[in-house]
Amino acid sequence: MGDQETVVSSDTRREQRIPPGQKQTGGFPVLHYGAVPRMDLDQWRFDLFGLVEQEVSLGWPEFSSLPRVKVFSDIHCVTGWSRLDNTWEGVSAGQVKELARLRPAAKFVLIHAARGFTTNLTLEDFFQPDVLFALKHNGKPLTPDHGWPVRLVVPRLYFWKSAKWVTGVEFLEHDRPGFWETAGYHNHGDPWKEERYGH
Ligand SMILES: Nc1nc2c(c(=O)[nH]1)N[C@H]1C(S)=C(S)[C@@H](COP(=O)(O)O)O[C@H]1N2
Ligand SMILES: [Mo]
Repeated sequence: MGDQETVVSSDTRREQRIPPGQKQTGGFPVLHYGAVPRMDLDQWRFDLFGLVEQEVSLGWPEFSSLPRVKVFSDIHCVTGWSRLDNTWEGVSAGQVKELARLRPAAKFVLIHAARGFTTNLTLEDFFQPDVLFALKHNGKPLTPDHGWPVRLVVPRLYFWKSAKWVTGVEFLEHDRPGFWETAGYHNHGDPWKEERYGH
Protein backbone atom coordinates (compact mmCIF):
# COMPACT_ATOMS: atom_id res chain seq x y z
CA MET A 1 0.00 0.00 0.00
CA GLY A 2 2.88 2.40 -0.45
CA ASP A 3 1.95 3.76 -3.85
CA GLN A 4 -1.28 5.73 -3.49
CA GLU A 5 -1.61 9.01 -5.25
CA THR A 6 -0.63 11.91 -2.96
CA VAL A 7 -2.98 14.88 -2.88
CA VAL A 8 -1.08 18.05 -2.02
CA SER A 9 -3.25 20.45 -0.02
CA SER A 10 -3.18 23.80 -1.84
CA ASP A 11 -2.33 25.75 1.36
CA THR A 12 1.05 24.00 1.45
CA ARG A 13 1.93 25.73 -1.83
CA ARG A 14 1.53 29.23 -0.40
CA GLU A 15 4.70 31.27 -0.22
CA GLN A 16 3.87 32.16 3.42
CA ARG A 17 2.47 28.98 4.95
CA ILE A 18 1.83 30.28 8.49
CA PRO A 19 -1.55 32.05 8.76
CA PRO A 20 -1.88 35.33 10.69
CA GLY A 21 -1.61 34.99 14.47
CA GLN A 22 -0.09 31.48 14.30
CA LYS A 23 3.35 30.18 15.37
CA GLN A 24 5.08 27.16 13.90
CA THR A 25 5.75 24.19 16.18
CA GLY A 26 7.82 21.08 15.57
CA GLY A 27 5.78 19.12 18.08
CA PHE A 28 2.33 17.64 17.84
CA PRO A 29 0.25 18.86 20.79
CA VAL A 30 -2.79 16.84 21.89
CA LEU A 31 -6.04 18.73 22.41
CA HIS A 32 -9.58 17.54 22.98
CA TYR A 33 -12.45 17.70 25.40
CA GLY A 34 -12.62 14.91 27.97
CA ALA A 35 -10.64 11.68 28.18
CA VAL A 36 -9.28 9.62 25.29
CA PRO A 37 -12.08 7.14 24.49
CA ARG A 38 -11.27 3.46 24.44
CA MET A 39 -11.96 2.26 20.90
CA ASP A 40 -12.56 -1.38 20.05
CA LEU A 41 -12.17 -2.49 16.43
CA ASP A 42 -14.65 -5.35 16.91
CA GLN A 43 -17.36 -2.86 17.92
CA TRP A 44 -16.26 -0.02 15.66
CA ARG A 45 -18.75 1.25 13.05
CA PHE A 46 -18.68 3.96 10.43
CA ASP A 47 -22.24 5.08 9.70
CA LEU A 48 -23.55 7.23 6.86
CA PHE A 49 -27.04 8.47 7.61
CA GLY A 50 -29.46 11.38 7.31
CA LEU A 51 -30.19 12.52 3.75
CA VAL A 52 -29.00 9.38 1.97
CA GLU A 53 -31.11 7.04 -0.18
CA GLN A 54 -29.95 4.12 1.95
CA GLU A 55 -28.05 4.17 5.23
CA VAL A 56 -24.62 2.59 5.21
CA SER A 57 -22.86 1.05 8.19
CA LEU A 58 -19.36 -0.34 7.74
CA GLY A 59 -17.40 -2.38 10.23
CA TRP A 60 -13.63 -2.21 10.54
CA PRO A 61 -12.85 -4.92 7.94
CA GLU A 62 -14.93 -3.11 5.29
CA PHE A 63 -13.78 0.40 6.11
CA SER A 64 -10.10 -0.45 6.35
CA SER A 65 -10.12 -2.15 2.96
CA LEU A 66 -11.56 0.84 1.08
CA PRO A 67 -9.22 2.47 -1.48
CA ARG A 68 -6.83 4.93 0.15
CA VAL A 69 -5.15 8.21 -0.64
CA LYS A 70 -2.31 10.15 0.87
CA VAL A 71 -2.65 13.85 1.66
CA PHE A 72 0.20 16.26 2.32
CA SER A 73 -1.03 19.13 4.50
CA ASP A 74 -0.44 21.69 7.22
CA ILE A 75 -2.22 21.86 10.59
CA HIS A 76 -3.44 25.13 12.10
CA CYS A 77 -4.88 24.96 15.61
CA VAL A 78 -7.06 27.85 16.79
CA THR A 79 -5.00 28.02 20.01
CA GLY A 80 -2.11 29.38 17.92
CA TRP A 81 0.19 26.57 16.80
CA SER A 82 0.78 25.39 13.26
CA ARG A 83 2.45 22.12 12.30
CA LEU A 84 3.70 21.93 8.71
CA ASP A 85 4.47 18.95 6.45
CA ASN A 86 2.06 16.25 7.57
CA THR A 87 1.39 13.18 5.45
CA TRP A 88 -1.91 11.48 6.13
CA GLU A 89 -3.14 8.20 4.72
CA GLY A 90 -6.76 7.14 4.68
CA VAL A 91 -10.08 7.19 2.88
CA SER A 92 -10.97 10.38 1.03
CA ALA A 93 -14.28 12.15 1.59
CA GLY A 94 -14.86 11.66 -2.14
CA GLN A 95 -14.52 7.89 -1.67
CA VAL A 96 -17.09 8.03 1.13
CA LYS A 97 -19.44 9.82 -1.26
CA GLU A 98 -19.29 6.75 -3.52
CA LEU A 99 -20.69 4.63 -0.67
CA ALA A 100 -23.89 6.59 -0.13
CA ARG A 101 -26.30 8.05 -2.63
CA LEU A 102 -26.98 11.52 -1.28
CA ARG A 103 -30.43 13.02 -1.50
CA PRO A 104 -30.44 16.27 -3.48
CA ALA A 105 -31.52 18.23 -0.39
CA ALA A 106 -28.24 17.43 1.42
CA LYS A 107 -26.19 20.61 1.87
CA PHE A 108 -24.25 20.06 5.12
CA VAL A 109 -22.61 17.29 7.10
CA LEU A 110 -22.39 16.75 10.81
CA ILE A 111 -19.42 14.56 11.64
CA HIS A 112 -20.03 12.25 14.59
CA ALA A 113 -17.33 10.93 16.88
CA ALA A 114 -17.00 8.89 20.06
CA ARG A 115 -18.83 10.14 23.14
CA GLY A 116 -21.20 12.41 21.24
CA PHE A 117 -18.57 14.77 19.81
CA THR A 118 -19.72 16.48 16.61
CA THR A 119 -18.47 19.07 14.13
CA ASN A 120 -20.23 20.63 11.14
CA LEU A 121 -19.14 21.39 7.58
CA THR A 122 -20.76 22.48 4.36
CA LEU A 123 -20.87 19.75 1.74
CA GLU A 124 -18.54 21.94 -0.29
CA ASP A 125 -15.87 22.04 2.43
CA PHE A 126 -16.35 18.33 3.15
CA PHE A 127 -15.84 17.22 -0.45
CA GLN A 128 -12.61 19.14 -1.05
CA PRO A 129 -9.95 16.86 -2.55
CA ASP A 130 -7.63 17.17 0.49
CA VAL A 131 -10.25 16.00 3.04
CA LEU A 132 -9.87 12.44 4.30
CA PHE A 133 -10.63 10.00 7.07
CA ALA A 134 -7.09 9.30 8.18
CA LEU A 135 -5.81 6.01 9.56
CA LYS A 136 -2.14 7.00 9.47
CA HIS A 137 -0.02 10.08 10.16
CA ASN A 138 3.51 10.23 8.71
CA GLY A 139 3.45 6.54 7.88
CA LYS A 140 2.31 5.22 11.27
CA PRO A 141 -1.14 4.29 12.58
CA LEU A 142 -2.68 7.13 14.58
CA THR A 143 -1.98 7.02 18.28
CA PRO A 144 -5.01 6.83 20.62
CA ASP A 145 -4.64 10.48 21.68
CA HIS A 146 -4.56 11.67 18.05
CA GLY A 147 -7.74 9.78 17.15
CA TRP A 148 -7.03 6.09 16.57
CA PRO A 149 -8.40 4.27 14.69
CA VAL A 150 -9.81 6.97 12.37
CA ARG A 151 -9.96 10.76 12.43
CA LEU A 152 -11.23 13.28 9.95
CA VAL A 153 -8.64 15.72 8.53
CA VAL A 154 -9.87 18.98 6.98
CA PRO A 155 -6.54 20.62 6.14
CA ARG A 156 -7.75 24.09 5.15
CA LEU A 157 -9.84 24.79 8.25
CA TYR A 158 -8.74 25.13 11.88
CA PHE A 159 -7.94 21.76 13.36
CA TRP A 160 -10.99 21.54 15.63
CA LYS A 161 -12.98 20.51 12.51
CA SER A 162 -10.71 17.46 12.25
CA ALA A 163 -12.74 15.19 14.53
CA LYS A 164 -10.84 12.38 16.24
CA TRP A 165 -12.36 8.91 16.88
CA VAL A 166 -14.88 9.37 14.08
CA THR A 167 -17.93 7.11 13.99
CA GLY A 168 -20.05 8.50 11.19
CA VAL A 169 -21.32 11.23 8.91
CA GLU A 170 -24.84 12.66 8.96
CA PHE A 171 -26.04 14.46 5.84
CA LEU A 172 -28.31 17.43 6.50
CA GLU A 173 -30.37 20.02 4.67
CA HIS A 174 -29.82 22.68 7.34
CA ASP A 175 -26.54 23.46 9.09
CA ARG A 176 -26.29 22.19 12.66
CA PRO A 177 -23.38 23.55 14.74
CA GLY A 178 -21.22 20.91 16.44
CA PHE A 179 -19.54 20.67 19.83
CA TRP A 180 -16.94 23.45 19.62
CA GLU A 181 -19.08 25.58 17.31
CA THR A 182 -21.83 25.56 19.94
CA ALA A 183 -19.22 26.40 22.59
CA GLY A 184 -18.27 29.67 20.84
CA TYR A 185 -15.87 28.67 18.08
CA HIS A 186 -16.53 30.09 14.62
CA ASN A 187 -18.98 28.14 12.50
CA HIS A 188 -16.56 27.94 9.54
CA GLY A 189 -12.98 28.29 10.86
CA ASP A 190 -10.85 29.55 7.96
CA PRO A 191 -7.36 30.22 9.45
CA TRP A 192 -6.46 32.69 6.67
CA LYS A 193 -9.41 34.87 7.67
CA GLU A 194 -8.83 34.21 11.40
CA GLU A 195 -12.32 32.81 11.80
CA ARG A 196 -11.53 31.79 15.37
CA TYR A 197 -14.49 32.60 17.60
CA GLY A 198 -18.04 33.80 17.08
CA HIS A 199 -20.47 33.20 14.19
N1 LIG B 1 -13.55 13.69 19.09
C1 LIG B 1 -12.93 14.87 19.21
N2 LIG B 1 -12.21 15.33 18.18
C2 LIG B 1 -11.57 16.51 18.29
C3 LIG B 1 -11.67 17.30 19.46
C4 LIG B 1 -12.45 16.80 20.53
O1 LIG B 1 -12.61 17.42 21.59
N3 LIG B 1 -13.06 15.56 20.38
N4 LIG B 1 -11.02 18.50 19.54
C5 LIG B 1 -10.59 19.12 18.30
C6 LIG B 1 -9.60 20.15 18.55
S1 LIG B 1 -10.16 21.52 19.38
C7 LIG B 1 -8.32 20.09 18.07
S2 LIG B 1 -7.28 21.41 18.19
C8 LIG B 1 -7.80 18.85 17.44
C9 LIG B 1 -6.49 18.43 18.06
O2 LIG B 1 -6.00 17.26 17.45
P1 LIG B 1 -4.64 16.63 18.00
O3 LIG B 1 -4.88 16.28 19.43
O4 LIG B 1 -4.39 15.43 17.13
O5 LIG B 1 -3.58 17.68 17.87
O6 LIG B 1 -8.73 17.79 17.54
C10 LIG B 1 -10.06 18.14 17.25
N5 LIG B 1 -10.84 16.94 17.23
MO1 LIG C 1 -8.50 23.12 19.27
